[in-house]
Amino acid sequence: MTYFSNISNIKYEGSNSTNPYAFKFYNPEEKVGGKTMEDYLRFSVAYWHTFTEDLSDPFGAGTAVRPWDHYDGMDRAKARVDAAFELFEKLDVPYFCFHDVDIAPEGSHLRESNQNIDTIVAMMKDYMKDSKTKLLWNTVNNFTHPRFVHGAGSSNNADVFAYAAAKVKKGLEIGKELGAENYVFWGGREGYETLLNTDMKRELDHLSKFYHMAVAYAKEIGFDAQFLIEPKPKEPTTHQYDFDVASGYAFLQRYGLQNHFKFNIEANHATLAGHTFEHELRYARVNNILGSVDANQGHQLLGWDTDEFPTDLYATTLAMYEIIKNGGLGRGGLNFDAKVRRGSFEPEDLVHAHIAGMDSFAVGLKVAQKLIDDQVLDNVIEERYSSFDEGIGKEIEDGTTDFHKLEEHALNLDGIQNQSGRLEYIKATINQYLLKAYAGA
Ligand code: XLS
Ligand code: NI
Ligand code: NI
Repeated sequence: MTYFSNISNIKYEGSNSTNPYAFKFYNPEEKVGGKTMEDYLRFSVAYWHTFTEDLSDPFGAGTAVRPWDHYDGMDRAKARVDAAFELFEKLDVPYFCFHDVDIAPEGSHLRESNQNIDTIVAMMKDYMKDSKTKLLWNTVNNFTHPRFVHGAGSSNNADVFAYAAAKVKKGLEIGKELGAENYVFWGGREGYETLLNTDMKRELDHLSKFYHMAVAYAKEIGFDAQFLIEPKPKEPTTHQYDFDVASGYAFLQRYGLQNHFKFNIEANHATLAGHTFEHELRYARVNNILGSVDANQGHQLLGWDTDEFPTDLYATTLAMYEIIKNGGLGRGGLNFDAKVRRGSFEPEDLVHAHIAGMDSFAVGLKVAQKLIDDQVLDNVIEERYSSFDEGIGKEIEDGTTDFHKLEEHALNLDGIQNQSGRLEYIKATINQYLLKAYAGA
């Protein structure tokens, strides 16, 4: 059974192609900055949005037409695996990602859920023997089921803590089985709705114990994936403990976990936290904790996680700028934690969406590399901080001055001269680079 039979393998045809089923900018073999695009971008399909999502919203039923959903239960789960590996091959993507409940239905008991998972994992493993597509990361869903109403690792209920731990234990086992490069923790309900009934200190202590035990178990079974925390400030809880990279990093350091985790940064979570995507990437990069990326985008007018496929070239350029400066993503990748809109309900929309996202990041990669090659922003920044290259500035950086000497310096100043930040010029220059990329130059 095939599910995308009217669509052949998607190839690169160049920016003049009018074929909707072709890449216009993503050319996997093309080298940018010494690496192939495929190696740099490490695209991943998100199983949940692409094969499980029905496109329902709080006001309306699902609209998605998915031929694999004609089945029920485990038959449907198996059909989704067939559909998934067909699409991976057609898109030629190197990676995919999933939660436990995306791939197999939960049973009436944990034991049955685990059996269902084992059946699907065996099927995936079989497909992966002949497929180039590998597992970028897996995770477990410790937020949808009503048992997680008060959280998982931060729940007030110790039985729920144990249940959540058992699910992560299984997640680590199947991650190892399928050779996952990373393992993700997104704290969907690790937060609170109100402080009036919350012991914040106790919840944070518990959460740290949860993570420490996960680290210990991965070590025990020899699963050497990079652990990743995916910050999000809110939704579904009012306040989530992994609010953003900075607060997540403070938590890790406070509890001695900082050497075991990096961050999976999601564009739409960054904006929900009141940051730009590139802010979160930059903060992680300069602290050497940039692990992987959930590559989507939010809607400018909506205040929630709309998880749209990335099409904003300005955003992909600035994101790739950080990723290139980071030396790439290492074991991480660009995972499309993105879904088609409710009105885009046909299977072929899934293909258009991935082409759009992959092409947008390919443009971002090329433009960012050019900006770096030409040292456009490096020159601006170097010049802007040049007062710290010599004299009193150098003494500050070298730690060879103190408040006495700084006061003396200040008292002897004959006025202070600042220089323009030149923001408009910088933005116009970036536009120029983007437009040159459109022109294929
Ligand atoms: C939800 C998150 C979730 C994680 C994985 O907002 O983005 O999908 O990526 O649990
Ligand atoms: Ni999200
Ligand atoms: Ni995500």
